[in-house]
Amino acid sequence: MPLLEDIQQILAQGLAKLQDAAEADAMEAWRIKYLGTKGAVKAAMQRLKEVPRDRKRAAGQAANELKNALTEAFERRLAAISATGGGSKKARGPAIDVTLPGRRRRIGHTHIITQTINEICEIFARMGFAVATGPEVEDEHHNFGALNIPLSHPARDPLDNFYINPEVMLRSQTSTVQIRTMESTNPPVRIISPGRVYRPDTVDATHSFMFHQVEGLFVDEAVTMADLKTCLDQFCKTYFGRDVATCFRPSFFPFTEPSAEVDIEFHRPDSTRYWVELGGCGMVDPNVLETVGYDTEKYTGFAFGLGIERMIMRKHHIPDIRLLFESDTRFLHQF
Ligand code: FA5
Repeated sequence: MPLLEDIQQILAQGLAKLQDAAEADAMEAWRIKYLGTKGAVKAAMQRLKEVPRDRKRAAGQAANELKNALTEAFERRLAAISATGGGSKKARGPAIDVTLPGRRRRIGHTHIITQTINEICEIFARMGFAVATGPEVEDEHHNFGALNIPLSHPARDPLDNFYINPEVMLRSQTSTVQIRTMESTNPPVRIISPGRVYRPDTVDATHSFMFHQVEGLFVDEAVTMADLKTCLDQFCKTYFGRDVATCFRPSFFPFTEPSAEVDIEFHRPDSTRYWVELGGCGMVDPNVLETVGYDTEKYTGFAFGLGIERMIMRKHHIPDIRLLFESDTRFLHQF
């Protein structure tokens, strides 16, 4: 084929093929094929020596134009591809379909224990209770002494508590906040105090070594046991539902007299029923009121301390307390 025709064909074919090249590899292959040292342009240049003298000038010009046209087209194409990211190695792979719906990422949410604490605070707020707090690292005076628990009492046993030293410990009950609140407030007092407590109990389906209690304290003139029962009954009916069965069992706590334990009814999958202790309660012992300087002739009060995990287990049919602490998101996402 005469060189001029050949040049036109190389140009047309080269430009067409360049449009098909979309990735870095294809572009490089094209460059080698047309502009490389053994490429089509070079071959056309070499054929110039075969051209008769009188047509050499025109053929040389055509060959140069071919080289310039293909080089420019190649550079334009390269710039266009890299502007859209298509030429980079990173962008290789299947194209992204931007019309597909996005995948929602799972984000964290409040743990069921915190949700429950918030709910408990709301229910008691409607009954006029404010929220009080106290330290988890406590002295033995607030955990025992001020609560009328004598030095000889088995509840002080080092095997039943996490002592840091003989005077300092991780609190074993939220009743410490009763004392701290009364020390800093004059009656009337109406508070609840949710928080963590620590006991070296053997872990099983209903016991943990760290768990949450909510303490309640109401001190005023003429507060009675009937107020206590009404308050806890109302709370249980609001939190668990109106048909929940509760039971007040006579009991003993050094800081309340009389004292009771509140149990709630659980249902097994086979519909048999059993009772689980939800908490302790009673009328604040006058010795405790005296220790904080309250006038025991004028004021009486009730107090309670309920296990928060036990409430959650009852409400959400959770058979094992350990599920609440294992951070298994398949479990936690249910709430
Ligand atoms: C007390 O801690 C008293 N301070 C409660 C109290 C307060 C009585 C005010 C009177 C007046 P008790 O040791 O029974 O009581 O614990 C209260 C509740 O905490 C239990 O009924 C139970 O629901 C929960 N609880 C106790 N031990 C554990 C444990 N190891 N794991 C999970 N929950 C527990």
